[in-house]
Amino acid sequence: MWWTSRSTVDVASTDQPRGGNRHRLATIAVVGVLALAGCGGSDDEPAAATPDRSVEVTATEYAFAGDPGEIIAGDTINFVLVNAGQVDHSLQVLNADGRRLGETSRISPGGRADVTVTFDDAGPYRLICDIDDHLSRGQSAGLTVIDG
Ligand SMILES: [Cu+2]
Repeated sequence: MWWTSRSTVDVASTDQPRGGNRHRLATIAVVGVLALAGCGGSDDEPAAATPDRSVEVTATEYAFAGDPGEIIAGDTINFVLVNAGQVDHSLQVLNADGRRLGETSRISPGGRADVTVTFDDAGPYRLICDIDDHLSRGQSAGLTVIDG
């Protein structure tokens, strides 16, 4: 087995004065830890949890369509935005206070993008597109998160 023979080599190298292999392995381990920490993102946007499920949302001019099903407080949803329109669209998820919980990138017609959001609290939420005047043209949809 590959891992077994590899670790055998490591053990052998600890008995040698050079120890070059050992040092390099330690460096790789540190880099690996940093890469994992980097997944946490910035302080103001908490790390996206593993989604409980996906919800496909279709964007057109100027509306969202889709069936979010029953979302319970604590659920983590991966919204997959499909642009079925003729112009660029995006998807933002806002809470009742208008705070943005997540957003997709701006996508071209025919494209798709996703965003993962955890709904900590029950209550009303909104999906909006904030490109140009799309929101004022009515591109928003309500979402109600229920108590678990
Ligand atoms: Cu739009």
